[in-house]
Amino acid sequence: MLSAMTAAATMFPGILFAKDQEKNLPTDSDIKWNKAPCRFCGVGCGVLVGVKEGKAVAVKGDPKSTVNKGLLCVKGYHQIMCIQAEDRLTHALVKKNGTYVKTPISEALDLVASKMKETISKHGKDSVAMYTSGQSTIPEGYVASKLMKGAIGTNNLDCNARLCMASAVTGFLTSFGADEPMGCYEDIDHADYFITWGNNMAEMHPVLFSRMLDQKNRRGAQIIDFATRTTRSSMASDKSILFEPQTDLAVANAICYEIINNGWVNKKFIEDHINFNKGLTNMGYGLEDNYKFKDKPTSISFEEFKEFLEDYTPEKVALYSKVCVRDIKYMAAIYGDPNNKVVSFWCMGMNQHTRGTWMNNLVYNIHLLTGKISQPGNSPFSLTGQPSACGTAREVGTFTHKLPKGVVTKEKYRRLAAKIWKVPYERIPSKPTYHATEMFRAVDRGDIKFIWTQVVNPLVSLPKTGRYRPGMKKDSCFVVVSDVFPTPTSDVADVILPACWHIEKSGLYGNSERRTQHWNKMVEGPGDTTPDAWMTIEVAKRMGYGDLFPYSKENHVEEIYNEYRQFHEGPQHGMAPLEVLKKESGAMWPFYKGKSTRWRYNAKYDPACNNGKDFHFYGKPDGKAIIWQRPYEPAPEVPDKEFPFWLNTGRVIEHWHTGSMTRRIPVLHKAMPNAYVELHPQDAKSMGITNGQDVKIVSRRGQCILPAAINQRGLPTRGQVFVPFFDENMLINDVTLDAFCPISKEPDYKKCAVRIEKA
Ligand SMILES: Nc1nc2c(c(=O)[nH]1)N[C@H]1C(S)=C(S)[C@@H](COP(=O)(O)OP(=O)(O)OC[C@H]3O[C@@H](n4cnc5c(=O)[nH]c(N)nc54)[C@H](O)[C@@H]3O)O[C@H]1N2
Ligand SMILES: Nc1nc2c(c(=O)[nH]1)N[C@H]1C(S)=C(S)[C@@H](COP(=O)(O)OP(=O)(O)OC[C@H]3O[C@@H](n4cnc5c(=O)[nH]c(N)nc54)[C@H](O)[C@@H]3O)O[C@H]1N2
Ligand code: SF4
Ligand SMILES: [Mo]
Repeated sequence: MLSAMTAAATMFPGILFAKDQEKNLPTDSDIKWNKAPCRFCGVGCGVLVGVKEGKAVAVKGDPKSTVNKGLLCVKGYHQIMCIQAEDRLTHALVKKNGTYVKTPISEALDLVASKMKETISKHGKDSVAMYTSGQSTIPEGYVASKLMKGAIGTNNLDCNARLCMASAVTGFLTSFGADEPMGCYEDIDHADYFITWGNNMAEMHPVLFSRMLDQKNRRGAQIIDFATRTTRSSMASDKSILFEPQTDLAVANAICYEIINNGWVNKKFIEDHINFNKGLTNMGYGLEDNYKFKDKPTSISFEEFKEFLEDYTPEKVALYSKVCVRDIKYMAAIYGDPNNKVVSFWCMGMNQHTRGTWMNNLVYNIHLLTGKISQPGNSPFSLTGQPSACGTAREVGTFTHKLPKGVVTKEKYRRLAAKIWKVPYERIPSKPTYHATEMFRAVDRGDIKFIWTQVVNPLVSLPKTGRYRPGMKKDSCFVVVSDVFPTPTSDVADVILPACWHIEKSGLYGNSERRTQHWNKMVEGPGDTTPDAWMTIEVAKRMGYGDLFPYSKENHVEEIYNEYRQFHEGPQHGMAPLEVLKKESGAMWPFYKGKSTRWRYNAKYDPACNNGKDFHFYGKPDGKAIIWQRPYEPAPEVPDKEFPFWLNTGRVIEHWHTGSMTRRIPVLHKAMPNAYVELHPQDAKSMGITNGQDVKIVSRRGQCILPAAINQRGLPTRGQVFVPFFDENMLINDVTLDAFCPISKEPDYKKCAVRIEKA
């Protein structure tokens, strides 16, 4: 593997290697190494943290982890360096007459609990809200859900995974009736082709990308990068195919057209395992407050599906997707050849899309038509962004519509939650309330009068912050922010709670491949810092719900996980016991009779298959997956005369999201000190803009000034600009649009119309 990794290292200076890293590690025998999943991305690499005299002094990749086999990326290696930042929040701060006053933590928690109680008694349960994270640990998400839904009795709980994985979830539910990927990372070792659908794995899932490069070098596996922008992933791929934003909908349909018209359909698989559906169209874009939509699926025949695809011949689609006919046929032929094993990977390009649920359905359509699913190397693989978007946001279910098992709208799941939580069944409300965007609209309108944010930085990360920042500042809402550092969100808080960071507490995360990983607390947090779960429990107790939160301070993580495991008992979603997780580098659910499951829905591997056939899509009542008829529809805001450019936003390898942690890690900050706007060289030339010059980006909602980057990290197509969102001094989300997918309610950060001016 090493030779391929060396190749990756030369190509991507961002990636360091365990071997190189080891040279710089202290060799001192007093160092104790502790295992944990990495704090950052959804790949979920195993790290070993070296602790000496109570301080974390070094990090290396865990060679025993099957995810990364000892390798880490730059963020992984340097993660612990942010804990020491000088401006670390070490004590609670309470705003008094406009200034923050250092306050003992217990007093601050008294205030949070009394404010929450008072707000509920004056304005009702639905006037208080919590907004949490796919970076919250499993126990943190669990107690937040138990407090809001089980104790208080409101569904006002949502999380940042709404901005990230919601379309993946609704994609899974509509196509298969059960969330999360059927495959696993081992698919990489078997695939002949990797097709990425608008994501940049070299920077965002770097260790998985290096595993792909390794397979390319060893076995000649091919990488096809299908994207709207040339990135480091495109540069390292065998072929890069660019498309016009939003037209991936049409290209996916054109691929299905080709598969059917060339006779590449896996007929037996379709007969045994597939139903065809269509849903409503022209759904709108959620731009108005209180927007509501509910899809109405109807059954169709294969012939009707085939007829629908007549609008998507490669010739017709080439006209507006700007993908040439030859390239559409090339992609279709890769999927169509029964001898090829194909993995499709995607992340935010497909999820942050006003038709994100549809886009997820469409890629599943391709894999289902050809039967390339749930087998080693044949895998439609929705990548997760955050370290526990799967484990916490999706599995514990910190969304307004979710419970630790199932949805609030179904009586059987409310009954199960009520039983395990030991609360009256009637207390858990059956109607979802606010998804993330609507939650902050409700704050702005004054409908939510108390909000507590944990492990998120919404005033940098929400779309159209130009509306939501003034909204959060209004006196009508009491704002509590739990973080490890001051941020633009804590700037508007009434109470700031100092949280313990990752290794200063014990926890569990769940990564992209259904792998649950546990770690033990390794070092003490400074000052009054407290684990988030414990702060939630302390507030719950102060509100009078102590009997529902009987956990001990020392052992609450284990006690909570053991309680939570009861929700998922059985062959479909069994979770590994703690003893296993403490010893191994994680286990993959369904964990059943002592074993992880690598490929779901395949009777050879999955203990839950019981229909006597080769595959069983047991998430659906009749055991069949669904191929969806989903058309191309345009984006809500497209470039015009006044705003002639597409704005696309995203990330870079060095920084994590809003930069609060990575900008406090000196090497990462130095490597990428500030945000920028990438322009196509010809667009820059025609406007007389040179590299490094300040440029103003203006949309109908706001503006942002950034230096121009021409031929730097990435290359947008003509008529498009790209801005990373990690820099709190250049808030690009003041410019973005809060349109979302009507089914998933996930905003589209990848497309809106802007004008470019010299600043
Ligand atoms: N270094 C680093 N790594 C991270 C993160 C981080 O902050 N920093 N964050 C993690 C998280 S939470 C996430 S969600 C992931 C995100 O991982 P990615 O999705 O890989 O990254 P982004 O930069 O958000 O998305 C950029 C891509 O969107 C595509 N795109 C734009 N418009 C369209 C379109 O219309 N259709 C399609 N299909 N694609 C389009 C472009 O091709 C572009 O390459 O990264 C995770 N990993
Ligand atoms: N323009 C644009 N905006 C985007 C996106 C995009 O592609 N473009 N992507 C969206 C996506 S996919 C995502 S996932 C979101 C991410 O958006 P956010 O989650 O809001 O961003 P983060 O920077 O990850 O914020 C996490 C915060 O938690 C703090 N923190 C770290 N550890 C702990 C802890 O243990 N306890 C507590 N209490 N706090 C902690 C960090 O300091 C940080 O301030 O951004 C979304 N916003
Ligand atoms: S690839 Fe992701 S999980 Fe692995 S070291 Fe990098 S940031 Fe951490
Ligand atoms: Mo994300």
